[in-house]
Amino acid sequence: MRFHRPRPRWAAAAAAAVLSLAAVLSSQTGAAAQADPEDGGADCAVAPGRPASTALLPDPFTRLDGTRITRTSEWRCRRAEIRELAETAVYGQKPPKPGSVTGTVSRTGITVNVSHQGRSASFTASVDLPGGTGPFPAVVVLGGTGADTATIKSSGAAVINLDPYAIGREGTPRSNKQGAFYTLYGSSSSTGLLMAWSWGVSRVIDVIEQSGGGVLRADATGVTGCSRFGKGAFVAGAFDECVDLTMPIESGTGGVPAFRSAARESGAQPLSSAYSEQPWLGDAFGSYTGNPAALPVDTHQIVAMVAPRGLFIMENPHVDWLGATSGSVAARGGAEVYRALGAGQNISYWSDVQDGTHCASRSEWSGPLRQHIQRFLLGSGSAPGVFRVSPRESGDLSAWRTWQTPTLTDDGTGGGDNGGGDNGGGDPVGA
Ligand code: MCU
Repeated sequence: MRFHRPRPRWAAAAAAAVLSLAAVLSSQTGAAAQADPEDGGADCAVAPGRPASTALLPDPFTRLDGTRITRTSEWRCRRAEIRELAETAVYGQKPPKPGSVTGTVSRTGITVNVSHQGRSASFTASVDLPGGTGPFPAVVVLGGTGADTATIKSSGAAVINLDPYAIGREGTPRSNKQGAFYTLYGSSSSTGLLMAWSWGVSRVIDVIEQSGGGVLRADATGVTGCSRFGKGAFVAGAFDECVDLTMPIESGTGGVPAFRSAARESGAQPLSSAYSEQPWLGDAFGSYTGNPAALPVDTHQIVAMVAPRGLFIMENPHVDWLGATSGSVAARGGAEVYRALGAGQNISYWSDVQDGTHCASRSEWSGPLRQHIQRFLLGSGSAPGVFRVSPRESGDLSAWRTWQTPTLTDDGTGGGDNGGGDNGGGDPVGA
């Protein structure tokens, strides 16, 4: 079970909490409780109900029952509420690991075979190893374009090239979705492509784990992608806690940018366009495109779902359509949760780039990319925690919130250890 594999140091405390919870549950029921490595809050009872409509970003720290969390350990079940609302209103449900996942990992490729309730599908990914002897950490690159694979490899990580369209195709009507995910869960599934791709990334990690770790390490995985695949990388990292490093690039509306802000950002892709261009978002999102205030969550909370794991958000402020200002609003809002958990150094944002070409290869990002891979996948160096915001942007979190960030009592399960010592005091937003 992936749960038992070695985890980075900052995850150990959270894992211990799940373990002790599992022990309590099994002592109560007499059965071995199943911890879900993808979702440490899977056992949390999520109260029914929805937060009140708000034109500003919802408070990530206030539970559905109206109370605020006060301890780092309470983030786990608050996160479960956010996950539930995000699945219901934005992306569609991510089913748990299907009944059977098998496959192979070689030095050149990965095969994934999935079956569930009598339906089966397969997909493959190519593997490109760095120099040296393995086993290697790996970064799943969705869709191929825009990711700096040379720097990923020279930093010591393998590149797994995964074609998202094998898992969820574009160009289909919502009523007839296609690809491995929809073969298993039905072509009329209301789950959108981004979540289908995210599920595919999780199944690749399953196969790496089952392979025994001879070529690739299952305990050190990242995910990246640019543009529509940046949207996918963001969702993949948010909804699988086994992903140690999430790196969305120029993701645009449906990705990192806050929906409420993107809806008002001049030139940014409108919500209705992101909903209808492809079935990226879940079918339920259709009722919010004209009324984002009614959304029960916004993307700063999806950013927060990644906490305290490594997150490096890259934006391009030269193309209005990409909504970089709304990207920084979401990043700054989500960074408040990182900071409250004592993990402020684990989130970085960088939009100060020269070349305006969408998904260009950018020298500005190669240094921080290397540092993120070294810290979060190889366990060396320190977490960058850098917010390098382009002067072309005007993102201002204070215009988007009335809530304040609480000082949470650290009861040892916030997962804030970034391995670099002091990580709680700094304000990453101002860096
Ligand atoms: C930023 O991602 C998308 C964008 O949402 C679309 O409107 C546009 O057509 O394509 C972008 C993309 O994926 O470019 C490769």
